[in-house]
Amino acid sequence: MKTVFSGVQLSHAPKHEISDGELKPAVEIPSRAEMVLAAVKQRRLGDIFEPDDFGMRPVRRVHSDGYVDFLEGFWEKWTAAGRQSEAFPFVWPVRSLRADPVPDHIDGLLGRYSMDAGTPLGGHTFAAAKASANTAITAAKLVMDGEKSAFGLCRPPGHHAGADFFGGYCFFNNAAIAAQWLRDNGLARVAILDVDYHHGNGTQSIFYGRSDVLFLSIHADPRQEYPYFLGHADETGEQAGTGFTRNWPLPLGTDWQAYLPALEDACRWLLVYRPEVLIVSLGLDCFEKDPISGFKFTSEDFFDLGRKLSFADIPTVFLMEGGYAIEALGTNCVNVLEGFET
Ligand code: Q9C
Ligand code: ZN
Repeated sequence: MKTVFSGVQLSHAPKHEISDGELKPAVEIPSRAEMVLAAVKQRRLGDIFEPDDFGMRPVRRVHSDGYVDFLEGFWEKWTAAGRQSEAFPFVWPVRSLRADPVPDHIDGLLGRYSMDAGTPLGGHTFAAAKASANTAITAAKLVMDGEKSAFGLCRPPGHHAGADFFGGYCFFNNAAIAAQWLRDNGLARVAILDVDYHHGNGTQSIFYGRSDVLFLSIHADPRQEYPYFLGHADETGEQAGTGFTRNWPLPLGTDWQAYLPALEDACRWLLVYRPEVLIVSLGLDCFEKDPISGFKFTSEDFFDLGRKLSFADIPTVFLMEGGYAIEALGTNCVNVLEGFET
């Protein structure tokens, strides 16, 4: 399987995150990608390619102009306001407050275009997020051009980012951008299967009213786990998208055996929908030793996950999402990809 990755993706290097009432060392760090890249090389998964530059147009097909402009101009505004360290939002236009007019002040903009305070923005975040999106599109293009599968080593991840907000370590929604790019390049039906431990709230919200991109997500129950405010089983789409979103919230402590029925259910929906391309939002944070997660996958189980995903012979684009057990991340990721190929 071919891998796509750009070193520019490493330039987003957050120092801290706000978590448990403290400023803690960030977990979504460059070494995550380096570990996966090392495992891809060491286990000879296949050749590694730099992404093509698709420009900002495919990104703007998914994200609002206001949001993209905000991210692009953020660091200049932030430093012009006299700040030098990485930024965190702290005020949001929730419920009865107004999201519009969009504020001028950088602190207002940060809140207007975010969903949490756990996602630091730095001077290289925009460039890295853009490179990550290009990696996703390039992997999608490989599959559209005839590869059976491809791996986009995306980082920063994407599935918590919505049309006009960042959060959950995500800035541009790589899976959504790749899916939309495939639609814009002639495919009629694309499916996204999100196996990250956390619900893909950004991806779901982007496609919630649409039938041309099926969204399936298996994740920790949002009653117990981040992102808390989306991912319940009764969310199945709206209007033209009714029935084209499916969620499998699972309890904390779920192991591979308990996960499997949900995965098999999701696979049945894929067989019914018959997507021309499947995009897997590949989080590796279901791992038992993940520092911020509560599922119980072993490294071996990730082989089985990959094997299961090859069940219907659908051309498949793997895009990396979360996973924070740095030491095992490369092993677990390549286990999925090798499992798919066997
Ligand atoms: N105390 C992804 O996996 N908050 N994002 C964790 C822990 C955010 C995860 C707080 C988790 C976001 C792509
Ligand atoms: Zn996650």
